[in-house]
Amino acid sequence: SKRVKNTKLTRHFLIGNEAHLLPHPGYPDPPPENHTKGWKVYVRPLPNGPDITTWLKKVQFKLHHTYNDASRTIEAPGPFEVQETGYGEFGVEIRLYFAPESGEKAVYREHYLVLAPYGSEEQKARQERENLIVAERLETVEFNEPTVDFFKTLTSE
Ligand code: SLL
Repeated sequence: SKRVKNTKLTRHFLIGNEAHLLPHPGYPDPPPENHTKGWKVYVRPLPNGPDITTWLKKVQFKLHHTYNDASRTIEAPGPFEVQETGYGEFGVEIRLYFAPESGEKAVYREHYLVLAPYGSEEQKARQERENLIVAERLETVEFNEPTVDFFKTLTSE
């Protein structure tokens, strides 16, 4: 389909994880054997940011092969997140699928799970006290010369 020339649209979102030492509310108690951590990996809009499900339609999270059904696919409206328990850190492979009218291929990202306290001694102490670890970063996708239909989707937010 027709494309909008000399135009690039950029969208921002977060990829990250949160983690807790088990037991923790919302996670199986007792946890599976050897599982010491509960975590959630996610693709989210920015806090108070615009809806991302207008343009992001599906997210595939590929977990470590030690998990049953390691490939987890979440369709819009989401939330685009996977909650699990486990014992170890690993890189989650993430594929982002866009609205069909975009004609865009899926985009790949990786997020390395952070399950242990990190940062300064003060930050680590707070993460331990709150039993909450958050590791996330701002991500960007760029749509260069989007199709006319996708341009409409993106700009009608
Ligand atoms: C390693 N980085 O090098 C680690 C691998 C394994 C993650 C982490 C439990 C999976 C399950 C789990 O935490 N796997 O029992 O379902 O060995």
